[in-house]
Amino acid sequence: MKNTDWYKDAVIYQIYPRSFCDSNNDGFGDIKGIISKLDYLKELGVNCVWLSPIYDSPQQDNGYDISDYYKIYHRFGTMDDFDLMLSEMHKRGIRLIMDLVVNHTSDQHHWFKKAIADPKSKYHDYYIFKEGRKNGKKPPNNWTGFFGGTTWEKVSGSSEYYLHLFTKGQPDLNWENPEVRKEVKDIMTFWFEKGVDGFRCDVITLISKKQDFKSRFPTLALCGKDAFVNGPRLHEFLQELNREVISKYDVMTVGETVFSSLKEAKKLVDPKRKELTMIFNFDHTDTDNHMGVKYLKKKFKVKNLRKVVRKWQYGLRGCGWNSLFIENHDQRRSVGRFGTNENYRKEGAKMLATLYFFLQGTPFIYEGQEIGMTNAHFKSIDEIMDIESHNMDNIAKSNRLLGMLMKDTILEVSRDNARTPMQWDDSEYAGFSKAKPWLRITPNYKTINVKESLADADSIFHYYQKLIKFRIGNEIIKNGTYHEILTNYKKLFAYQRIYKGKELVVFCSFYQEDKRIKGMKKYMTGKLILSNYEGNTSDILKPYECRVYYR
Ligand code: TEU
Repeated sequence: MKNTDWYKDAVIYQIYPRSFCDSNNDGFGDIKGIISKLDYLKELGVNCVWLSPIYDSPQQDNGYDISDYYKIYHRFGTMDDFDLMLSEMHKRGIRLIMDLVVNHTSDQHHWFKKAIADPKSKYHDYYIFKEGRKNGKKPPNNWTGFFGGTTWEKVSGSSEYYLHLFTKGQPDLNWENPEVRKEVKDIMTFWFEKGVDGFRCDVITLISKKQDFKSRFPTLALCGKDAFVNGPRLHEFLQELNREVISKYDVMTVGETVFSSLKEAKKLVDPKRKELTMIFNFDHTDTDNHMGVKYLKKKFKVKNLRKVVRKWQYGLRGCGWNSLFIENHDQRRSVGRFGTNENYRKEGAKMLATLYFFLQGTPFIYEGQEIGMTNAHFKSIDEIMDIESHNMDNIAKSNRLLGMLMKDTILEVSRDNARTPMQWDDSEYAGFSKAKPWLRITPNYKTINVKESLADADSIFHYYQKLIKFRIGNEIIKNGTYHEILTNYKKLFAYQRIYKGKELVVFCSFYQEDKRIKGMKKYMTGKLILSNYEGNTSDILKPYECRVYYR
């Protein structure tokens, strides 16, 4: 079947399965738990789900380390559970996109085990093995990975090392080998044949590596980046996947593209080039750090957010499609982030939601975002499970300078802030489970939970419900041009979307006090269709107020 552009009207809800809902009370979310909440998602109004990995895995990186692409991890359930979930979703008009993690596998995958057991087996060439320097005493080069430290692990009893850009339990696949690409195409086909509607492609811009494997000029983080990000055969590989598999189904793909420039992104998503449907860029989540390194915090400024939104809204217009998101399982929560303040939780959450929902692209909502879940406020590294945070903590402890730079930051930016169990109600363990969960619940679950949100007509949940309803099928949001207005205000983000003589005008205040906006009145003609403060129709915006006019 030909690809259609259903994705342009999709609102996608990301589920992080181990933290969503636990049906068998072992403290760990599962597929049956997800099935039990599909009516909730239907009520919210989303029409697509992205499911973080549920495949068999030793779970060193919570499933982003896959040991069998054709099997469900036992704590999530069985393939029958999966089939039931998919059909129950489709019954409700909800599509499903899965996570495709094929830059690397787990070191427990049978390919890797065979590669290690017998260097002469064909599986040895499925991965990237290189001779170490100094007779195997030193790694093949000085590259450093995403979770800190060298990207090479020595094979015991050999002078060889293998490449891993993430943890050593995640060896990188050798995409130069056509048999590896064939395996990936088979995996994709298997899931598409089941009826899955697309893939979110994990770190897809890392799959092609420069083949020199030489040391680079030493840098603090990600030394060797030029060799493994946006490598020389990236586009060729993606076109091959598209031509041979993706184009045969009515599906979408969204590539997770760390460090993708606009120029690179245009190549990835230009429909004529037949690669990916859209990508996640991280320019906006990097507005509060230096050089894309979240541990190097920087003061957030609205003008910097405006700048990156402008860049992507104009940049992809007419030649590709944007993805829109403010949270995911790797990012800390947006409440209290991006210039907002936890004391104005509801106002801030609704304002940020409005800001990104009216842009051109496909919006994603991360579980819990729709009820304004907050960061976990960890007190110590012992409360955290994430391997990335622990690796960083070890690095910080071993290096005084880094230790000082990263002081307190690890707890604050840990990915586990987004991974605490979903807060369904105010019962013990927040209705997520009846047993102690794998990661502690955020203490505010007694007041911040789904039950409360459903009962409160003014809740963040009901606000999202309105946004989603308004958005799906709206031609101005889908096709309109983007224009910033009133840019002389430091803490105001205001824009118009215009299509066929009709327009939407969006005001988002980041001021923590009342603020008169001179020049606002002329945009306030027409109908006020949405706001987070009922009854305010003046040109004085209240703290974190947002308003949308249609004219
Ligand atoms: O993330 C890729 C990635 O670049 C992140 O690891 C990012 O550097 C980090 O989260 C910043 O804190 C993807 C997945 O989303 C992530 O969960 C996996 O750990 C990673 O790939 C490896 O598969």
